[in-house]
Parts: sequence; structure tokens; C-alpha cells
Amino acid sequence: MKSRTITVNQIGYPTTSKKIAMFTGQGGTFEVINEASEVVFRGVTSNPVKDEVSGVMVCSGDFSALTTTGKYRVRQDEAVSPMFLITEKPYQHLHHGLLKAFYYFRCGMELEEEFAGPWKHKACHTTEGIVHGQPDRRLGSFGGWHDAGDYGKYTVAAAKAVADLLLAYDLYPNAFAGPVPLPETDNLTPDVLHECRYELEWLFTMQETDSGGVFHKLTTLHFPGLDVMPEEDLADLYFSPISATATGSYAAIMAMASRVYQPFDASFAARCLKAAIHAEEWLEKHPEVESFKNPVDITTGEYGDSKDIDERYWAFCELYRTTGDDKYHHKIQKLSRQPFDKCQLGWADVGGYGTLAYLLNDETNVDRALYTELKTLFLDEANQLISRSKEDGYLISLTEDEYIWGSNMLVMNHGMILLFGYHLTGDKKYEACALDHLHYLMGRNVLDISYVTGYGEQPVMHPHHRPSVADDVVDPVPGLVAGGPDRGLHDEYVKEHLQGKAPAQCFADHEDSYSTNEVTIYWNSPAVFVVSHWVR
Ligand code: G3I
Ligand code: 9MR
Ligand code: ZN
Repeated sequence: MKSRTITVNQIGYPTTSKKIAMFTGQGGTFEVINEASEVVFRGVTSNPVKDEVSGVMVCSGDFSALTTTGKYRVRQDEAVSPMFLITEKPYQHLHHGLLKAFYYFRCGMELEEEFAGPWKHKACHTTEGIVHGQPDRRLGSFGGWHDAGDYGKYTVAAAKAVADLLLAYDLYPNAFAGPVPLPETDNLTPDVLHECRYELEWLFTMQETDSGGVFHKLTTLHFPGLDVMPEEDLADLYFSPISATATGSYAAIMAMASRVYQPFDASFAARCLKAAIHAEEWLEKHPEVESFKNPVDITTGEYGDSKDIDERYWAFCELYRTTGDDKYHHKIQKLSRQPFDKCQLGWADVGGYGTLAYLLNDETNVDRALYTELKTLFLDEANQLISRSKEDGYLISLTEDEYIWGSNMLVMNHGMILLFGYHLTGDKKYEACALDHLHYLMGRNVLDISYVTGYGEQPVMHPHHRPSVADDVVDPVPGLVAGGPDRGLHDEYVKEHLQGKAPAQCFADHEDSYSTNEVTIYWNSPAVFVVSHWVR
């Protein structure tokens, strides 16, 4: 790392927003220069403070007063920041790329040059899956998105990703007005719904027809090598056993989809609702379920989760919002008395999605006391994110112990919580803090890196993403959000290279670092949500 860096959001800043650059090392006077290297702004930084999570002395320089559209850099002595834009809507291209990433994650169809450009490849994973433990039972389960840098498909991960995209569409439909374009683009149904339907159609195949229970995942027994293209990954596919967490989040996402797709395709909406209700019936019949563990011969991602109460809560909240049926309301009233986290938006902790579904109900359909309680809880969470961000050197809310595997998901999840804070109150402090989280993701961080491939002057170049490693294209597939710093040093590469680093520096832009530099659908999806707010 350079001893002195000036970091910015490498995409840019909206014209009327607060514009801050971060300086490591000493403070003092700084300048903003335009493309012709003319000085267009002069300012003085704040006093440097030691930021423990980032491991540096850091100070900030405010150039909010600069509102002329243009391309700029911040300069201080010999140090210069990456280039950025000031314009009314700087994030449209980024939004498009983050959404297009889902197309690149598609399984089971050829990605044609017309849509995929140089990242085209043949159809993959086109054989039936074997139900684990029942060698003669094979089921078709094609399509959907690969989870990540690996080619597995996992139900709980899928549910989180689709939930974020559908929530983004729900709150910000105008952000999705234009075509991506996709093979399905018809200018009738928004492309984001076409893209999610590709995943939902696959999810239908994960539900066991008779029982309504949902298989936890569909993967090979082991991860393939890093240089294997998807169509070359020909090992047998296995359905891992049904789990309560998979079934609960499946019920929730299907109920949500039923509501969102209703205006566009009533028969698809009806299929979604039927699937949701069938899954919910399985949950009813299975009140106590052992948590999912990988069968001994399967070593792909476990997505283990010891609690299924939050998935059940989310399912009831979505079923209630979609149907208005009191029987679901009673379940929510009962379950919500239990102690579990009702604000998280993870793949394991999904209580926040349930809470949001409840808070987005028409106010005439809610239990006032419960509504107020949940709203207060949610806003308290958002307020805490703001106080933590104020104390952070890079103005984000992550505590030291939140620099975990996939920390960028937390960065964007927190952005979502803050934007819902804004939605529920209209108070701009939430919006401003959410934007600071986006600035971190796009480069205003201690490593001076844009965590989105293909976006920004210094983006991630070597993600742990099999297609990007195995194809002959220099640039990685664009629009992918990398996991980000993980202070647990969970892979061999970072164990060897990053010992003793501060939490926010525990990241390596190296293809071997699967614990910091992999990409996943559910790290992209909250980023789509957050960016949607500024392109609406
Ligand atoms: O929640 C605890 C926290 O309380 C504790 O302080 C912290 C200390 O390290 O750990 C936290 O748990 C971490 C957990 O993620 C949080 O979600 C675990 O250490 C960490 O090992 C775990 O990582 C998961 C990883 O799989 C390994 O299981 C990631 O969340 C998850 O995103 C990732 O998912 C993989 C799939 O298995 C396979 N496909 C790719 C995907 C992305 O890498
Ligand atoms: O490549 C795998 C990655 O996609 C997974 O998310 C990760 C989860 O644990 O595991 C990676 O595979 C590694 C395996 O776990 C351990 N040996 C090295 C593998 C990477 O080359
Ligand atoms: Zn595939």
C-alpha cells in the first residue's frame, strides 16, 4: 500500500450530495483538479485521526461546494486520487452493470455473444440431478443462477438475492424502466423481473412435489477446479436433503414473487403462491427440524444455519402481505414474541425481510402495537448504523468484528436498512449515510479499490470466479461485487500474505483468495438495491 492515498468513490458523486475524499497520512490543504489539470477547488482537510479498523491515520476533505458537472481528481502535493464524476445521476451505468451480472451468473443456457460479449459460453449443467441417498431418483433442475465463483445452486442464497432485487423493484420501479437488455426483453415486463424469473423457474424445481419441502442445494459432490468453465463441469449433480431454512425462505420468496408478478403474469403469480403455500404446509408439519449439515460425502458450500424461526417468520410475513389472510397474521403475532434478530438481511438471518414485509403492509391491515414495535426496532437499528458510521474513519457502520467473509454484503445490507429508514421517515440523514456506504464499496476505502469488477479506475481484477479465471478474456466478468475484507483470514493465500493487517485491510485481489475475493449473487443483490435509490 502507498504511504499516502487519496480515496474517492471512483464512479462519482451526485451534484447536490455531500462530497468527501479520504486522505491517509497527514492532512492540510488539498485541491480538486479537472481533466485539464486546472484547479477548480481548494480546501483544507480535517485533523487526522487513527482509525483502528483500517489501521491508518485518516482525515477527510470536503468539496461539496463543487457542483459543476465534470470529471475530476483530488490532489495533495504529489498524491492524486482516482478520477470521478460529478453529475446529477452518476450511477446509471453502474446500476446496469450490477443487474447485468445476474445474466452472467445464469446456468443451463448458452450465453450468446450478443448479450455476453467476450464472456460468452456454452450451456452448462444440463443433466438431471440425483437425490442424495437415493441413487436411482433423478430429477430435472435446470437454469437459475450459479451461486458464486463456484457453480453450485443453493436455495437460501437464491432467496436472499431474489428478495433484494424484488424489493428494489418494489421501492424503485423507475430505476428499472430501461432494458438491460436480456434475451427476454419485451418492454412489457421490466427486465429485472425477467431476470428474477430465470431464478424462480429454477427454484420451482427445488421443491419436492409431494411433500412441499425444498431441497437445500443442488451441487456436485466437490468444488471443481478453479480453471474449469461451467460447461466443462460435468460431474454428477446432487440434491442435498430438504431443510427447514430452505423451505422457509422458499415459501417467503414465492409469496413475495406472487405479489410482484401479479400485474404482469397472473398465472405465474398463481404458481408462485401455490408453491409458497405448499412449502408453508411442510413447515407446519415439521415444527422441529434438525439444522442442515452437509452429507459426509458432499463438501460444497453448506449454508448452515442453526435457527429456522426467522425463515418461518419471513414466510408468514410475506404470505400475509400477499394474501391478507388472518391465519398468517396470527402466526406472525405469535412468532414475533420470540427473541430472534428481526432486522438482519442475510442468507442465514432473514428476520429483517419479514419485518420489512410487515412494515410495507397497508397500515389498515396491521396490528398497531406490533407495527409500532417493529418500526421502532428497525429505526433503532438504522440509528445505530448512523452513530457507528460517524465514528468510523471511512464513514461506514461496520464494527471490527463485522469484517467477516462477505463483509461487503454487510456494507450493502446496512445501506439497505438505512434506505428503508429514509423510506419510513423521509429523514435525509439515513439517505446520506447509505450513500457513504456506497462510496466505500466504490473506492473510498483504505485499500483504494473499487470492489465491483469493471467499474471505477482501480477495480477488482482477479476475483475467485471460475469463468473469469478459466476464459481467455483479460478482464473479469464485469459488474461483480467481491466479498471484501475478512479479518478471519480464511484461506491459504491470505493466511500467507495478510498476517497482522487491520480488519479493513484483510483483502487480496488474487484469484486464490476465495474468502475475500469471491463473488456471489447475494453480494450483488443488495448493491443493486442501494444503487437503485440514486437512479430512480
Ligand atoms: O457470524 C459469525 C460471527 O459471529 C463471528 O464473529 C465471525 C468470526 O469469523 O464469523 C461469523 O461467521 C462467518 C459466516 O460466514 C458469517 O456469515 C464464518 O466465520 C464464515 O466462515 C462464514 O463464511 C461463509 C462461507 O461460505 C463459508 O462457509 C460465507 O458467509 C458464505 O457467504 C460463503 O458462501 C460460499 C458458499 O459456501 C459456496 N459458494 C460461494 C459462497 C461465497 O464464498
Ligand atoms: O473454490 C471454492 C469457492 O468457490 C468456495 O466458496 C469456497 C468455500 O469454502 O471454497 C473454495 O474451494 C476451496 C476449498 O474450500 C478448499 N480448497 C481450495 C479450494 C479453492 O481452490
Ligand atoms: Zn451451470
